[in-house]
Amino acid sequence: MVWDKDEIMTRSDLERMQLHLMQATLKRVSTRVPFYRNKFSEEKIDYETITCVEDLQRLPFTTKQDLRNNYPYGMFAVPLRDVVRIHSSSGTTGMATVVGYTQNDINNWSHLVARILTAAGVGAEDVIQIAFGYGLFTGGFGLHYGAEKLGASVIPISAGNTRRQIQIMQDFKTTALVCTPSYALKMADVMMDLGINPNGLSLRYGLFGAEPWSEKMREEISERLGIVATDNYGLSEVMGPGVAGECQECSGLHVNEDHFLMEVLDPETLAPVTPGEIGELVLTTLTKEAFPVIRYRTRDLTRLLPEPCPCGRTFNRIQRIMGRTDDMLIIKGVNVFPTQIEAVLFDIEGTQPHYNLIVEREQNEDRVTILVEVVESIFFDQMKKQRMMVDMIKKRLAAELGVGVNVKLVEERSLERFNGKGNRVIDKREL
Ligand code: DLL
Repeated sequence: MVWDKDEIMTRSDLERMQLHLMQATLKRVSTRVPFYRNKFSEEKIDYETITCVEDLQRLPFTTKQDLRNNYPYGMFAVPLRDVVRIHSSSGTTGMATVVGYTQNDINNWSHLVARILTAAGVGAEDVIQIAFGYGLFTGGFGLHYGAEKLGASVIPISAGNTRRQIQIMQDFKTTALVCTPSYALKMADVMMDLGINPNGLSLRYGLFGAEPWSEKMREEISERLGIVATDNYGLSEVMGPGVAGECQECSGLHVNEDHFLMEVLDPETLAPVTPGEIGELVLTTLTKEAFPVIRYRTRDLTRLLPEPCPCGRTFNRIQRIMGRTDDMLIIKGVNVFPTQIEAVLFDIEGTQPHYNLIVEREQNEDRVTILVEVVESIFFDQMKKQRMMVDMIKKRLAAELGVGVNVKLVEERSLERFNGKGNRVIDKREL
């Protein structure tokens, strides 16, 4: 087992360190970022009176809208001359936000990504193929610098051109693949089309993140590619990849608590949930120089896994992200997450884990239709058998979701595949 020493510090040492770093961050933002200075003065908060980690709860939140209001550089805590890198969020849910890093920030970021790669089993002897987009998205460069820091051999191939990815994987003897889980699945499909047996490759590890995925999808990817598949999480507003990642126990993601303070809060009341209950993850950076954030509302839903991890790391774990509060569909009053649908489809023989979810509103009623890819033998089967399949899927989905949906079978490979983050929901409602 390889840890860095900070990952196994005692909780009391960690809390002491967190308090010290939190106080320094509060001083930094109060003196350097007008947004926080104004907010603290409006709410009559004197950062010097924050004397324990729990006092964090007195501080105001930061939202994506706050970052947008301060576009592009208003939230930076250093002059631009000290910024060595600028990234921007993917902007999938609206206008993009801009984030900056000092050289120290980049060093910490690389360190944390290297830590996550190590926890997932990857080391200096590995050949890591980074199939995340390189560019303003933090995935490519974030993983790249971390993998270099680890001393691994890095193939900066970026996303797309799947046949070439596979060719390189064969020729360069890639041992670890880094991309979104959607893209890993697409690679497995293309390998099958090309008649390539993944067991003949050198691939041993897959590190996947940047989008929600289910346990069933992990099983499918692990089986089809013959790898240990781990989950890693992050977001550009807080740093990028490297905020949290799974160890080889594959049961929850350790949060890098020496750099980030986490809270899990009820998204409605914003009060802490009971440890172990599902809530919104809220993060405060402890070491960021250029772009510190206080109580950033990630909109990601998860729960704290309070039991200690058998791996020995003392950093708390969170369960895989179920989805974002803004991805959550409210259908006939019931909360539905796309990952729930994915998990059901993975379990049904003859369906493919590829689907589209279309939401419409007719006469003030929500109507959901799920387009499900099925294997050729079913798609071209008799009407009667197809109807039975539709009924069965409907029943299984209704049991899982608690609400009825329509199901339509579509031909294999007819729905869009993704090289980066997948988007399977088409919401046609004008709300
Ligand atoms: O996706 C950073 C990243 C890159 C993480 C590569 C891991 C690997 P953004 O583009 O800002 O940054 O998107 C952040 O993606 O708030 C989550 O909703 C979602 N997300 C990221 N990782 C996971 C994950 C990167 N492992 C947003 N599981 C976050 C579920 C994830 N959702």
